[in-house]
Formats: sequence, structure tokens, C-alpha cells
Amino acid sequence: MGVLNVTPDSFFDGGRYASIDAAIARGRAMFAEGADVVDVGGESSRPGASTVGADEELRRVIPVIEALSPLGVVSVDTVKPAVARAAVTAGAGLINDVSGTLWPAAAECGVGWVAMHRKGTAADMQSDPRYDDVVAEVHAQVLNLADRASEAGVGEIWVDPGIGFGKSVAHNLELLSRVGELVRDAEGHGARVLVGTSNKWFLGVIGSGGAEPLPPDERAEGSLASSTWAMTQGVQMLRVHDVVGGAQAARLVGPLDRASEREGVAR
Ligand code: HH2
Repeated sequence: MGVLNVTPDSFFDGGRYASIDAAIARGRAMFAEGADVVDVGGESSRPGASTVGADEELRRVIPVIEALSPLGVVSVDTVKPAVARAAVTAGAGLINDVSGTLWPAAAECGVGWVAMHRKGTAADMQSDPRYDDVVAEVHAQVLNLADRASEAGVGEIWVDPGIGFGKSVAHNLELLSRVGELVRDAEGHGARVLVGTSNKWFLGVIGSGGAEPLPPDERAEGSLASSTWAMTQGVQMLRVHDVVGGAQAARLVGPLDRASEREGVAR
């Protein structure tokens, strides 16, 4: 899943694709680079981001979704039911929902839904997040959401531990290290797992080795390493800014993971 933020303020690509033309060109490029899904967002969810009205969010995402949806699967990254519905009408096939609340809209529209875990809101989620057992709590919550979506009739369900959304560095590492358990458990709930680590803050902290955290544009290596780790744990979709790197890693890990396919790999 390639990330396409049509925003001025996203933490990594904010302002790069803020014009409709630039966003459409980037989306086309991501499909050409091997993205199976392009995730179009019109509102940043980074800590402290200011909220955007539905009219402005629609103005940003709808023309981009209309242009890209004939080329492949487009998801809409939104927490607003009205934006989700309009995005589906414009061609989106998946609702990527960091609030974990939009399964009724997905059921009504007949599209897939991503249930992400978030503790708190963009305004307060990174001020000292606490859990008794982060893995147990996050897994139970997203699997419960998967059940609700399934009962409501959503056919395609993804669960996401929400890396960086109300989590300390240690919480993120714990969730990543045990994401294979979520993959196994999700299967029993009719869901698959999506993970997004791309360029996130914890990678800057870990990657610097204890020095000043690396800035977002120096987190590419950690992004690829963490995505590759998640693939080896069975995670079925990675949300990435660097589609070229993610697709290459997926082409390598897939055959390595499935011994029966090794014979088919060109030597
Ligand atoms: N992370 C971000 C946004 N949407 N959706 C899912 N399912 N999982 C994630 O981990 C996730 C997400 C944050 O990253 P980004 O879109 O690059 O930044 P911003 O929120 O500043 O636009």
C-alpha cells in the first residue's frame, strides 16, 4: 500500500503532493512501481495535526481518487463517514480508518475496511501513553472490531496495530515483535493484517542508536527493515512511502517464505 497524502502538513510527505496534479502523478507512479493499493489521505493524523473540515478534505481527495481508481485499488484514509462514502462513490474500494469506527460506512458501501488501533486523539495520543499489556490490549481491541465489522456484513477486513498512534518506542517494538501472533489470530476472525511503520518517529529514535533522533528523511533504512520484518512475520500488507523498496522486499520475502515457490524463482 503506497501512501499518498494530499495535505500540506503530513509528517513525511506533507506539501509534496498538495496539488491535485502532483498527487495524481505520484499515485500513477506508485501503481507503476508495484503498489497493489494507493492510500489517498486529505487530513494528517500525526500528533498535534490540526483537523480539516469535510469540504476541504473532499476537495483534496475526490479528484485524485477519481483519476487513480481506474488504475488499481484506491483506499481512502479518513475518519469521516461522509468523506468515506463520497470516496467510494468516486471509486475507492477500501476505507482506511485510523479511528476504528467506520465499519458501518464500509458495510453500507460494500467495500473493505481497515480497523486501526489508536489510543487517544491526534491532539493527545503521544502524551505518555500507558497500557497494562500493550499487545493483549491492542490485539483484543482490533479483533473485536473485526468481529463487529464481520457481523455488519463487511467482506474484506484488515486489522492494524496502529504503530505510533498512542504508543511509546517500547510499545511499538513490542507490537512489532509479536505481530505474527496478530496474523495468526486475525485469520480466525476473518481478517488480515496491515502495518504502517514507514518513516515514523520510533525509527528515528532506534536508528540513531541513542543520539539525537534521526529526522524523517533519514528513516528510509529503518522503514524498509521494519516492513521486511513484518513481512517475515506473515503480515499481508505494508503501508509505505517508498513503494520501490517495499515491492522489492515483498518480491524477495514471498518466495523465501513459501518453500514450494522457490523452484519458480529465476536463477
Ligand atoms: N499511519 C498514518 C496514517 N494512516 N493508516 C493505517 N492503517 N496505518 C498506519 O500506520 C497509518 C495510517 C500516519 O502516516 P502518514 O499518512 O505518512 O502521515 P500523516 O498522518 O501525517 O498524514
